[in-house]
Amino acid sequence: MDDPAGLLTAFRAGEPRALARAISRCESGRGADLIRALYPLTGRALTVGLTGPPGVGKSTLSGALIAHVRAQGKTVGVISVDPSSPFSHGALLGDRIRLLEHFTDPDVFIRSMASRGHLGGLSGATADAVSLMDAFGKDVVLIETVGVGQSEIEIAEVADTTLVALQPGSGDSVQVLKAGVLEIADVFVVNKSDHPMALQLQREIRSMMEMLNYDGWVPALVSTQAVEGKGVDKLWDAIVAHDAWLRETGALHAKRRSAFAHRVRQLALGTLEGRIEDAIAQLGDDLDPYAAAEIVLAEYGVRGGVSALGNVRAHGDVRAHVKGL
Ligand SMILES: Nc1nc2c(ncn2[C@@H]2O[C@H](COP(=O)(O)OP(=O)(O)OP(=O)(O)O)[C@@H](O)[C@H]2O)c(=O)[nH]1
Ligand SMILES: [Mg+2]
Repeated sequence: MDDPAGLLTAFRAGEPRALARAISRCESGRGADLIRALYPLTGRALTVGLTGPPGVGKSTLSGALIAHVRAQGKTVGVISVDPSSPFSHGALLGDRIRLLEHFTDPDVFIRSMASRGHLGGLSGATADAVSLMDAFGKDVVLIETVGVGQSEIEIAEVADTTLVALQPGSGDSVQVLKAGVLEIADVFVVNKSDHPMALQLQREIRSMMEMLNYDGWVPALVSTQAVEGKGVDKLWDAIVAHDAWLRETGALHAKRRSAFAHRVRQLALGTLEGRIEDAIAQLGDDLDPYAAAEIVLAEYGVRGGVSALGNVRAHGDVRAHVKGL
């Protein structure tokens, strides 16, 4: 399994260790050939993103969802994205404990990954891991991210269905809604429904939803008590309903196309950014910024005047190319 060909053979034979290794290769930036070989096998899994503020019960919900889905005989892959911040380590340990009962189930594959790609969101390796779990044959791939920034918005670019979990009695949840997360939710989950303020939060979410003009899918609102597994069946029904809607309306194709564009953009811009940094480091001190930018771009075959609007005029409009993908 140490050479790429052996790894692919083991992966195709369904060995969980090969899946783990393949993800590690992607994390260390050596996954391109693997993704290239396995990409044709992707597109079958139901991918579900789960985001929300720290402590709302995402991992508890994940555990309950895994149990629910496993009871139907489906296989599951879980990616728990670690925001790479000092306060996350305890949470990660907590995740491990909460998900412990599933660790011995060979049909549940759990992996935690660091976040933060070049551009501040989820790393490209997260999308690679989703592809790998999908290609491996997992029926459901669940991606958990803590809502502390760009990554919770980006989850909607990786997953077909995005769940936003909120908890009653915490200003946090309302802040999260204001920070643009409202728009990405396909399903709102009010967890900790045993809390006295749970109905209040539901009302708040409904009134915020009324301010948005949804054309198409109107987010479902589900309440759960994850520790007891209550409401998890309804949550799963909402996920399935959203998936059915995506398929029936053709929105799934558009969504996956947009996810693909996002991924390509990330790869292209991330690579370009790295190269540009290298070129900047080589510049002398006697240049004006416009001339310097032209020199940097010329290194990569992009010629013509640069403008502060971000477009490279004349030959090679990088942005238009990338946007048009
Ligand atoms: N009362 C109540 N507590 C819950 C419920 N669900 C989860 N909890 C508790 O909330 C705490 C946080 O749960 P986690 O599942 O770790 O939350 P999380 O969102 O994954 O947290 P981070 O990964 O740190 O962001 C734990 O102590 C859970 O036992 C619930 O439905 N009701
Ligand atoms: Mg967690």
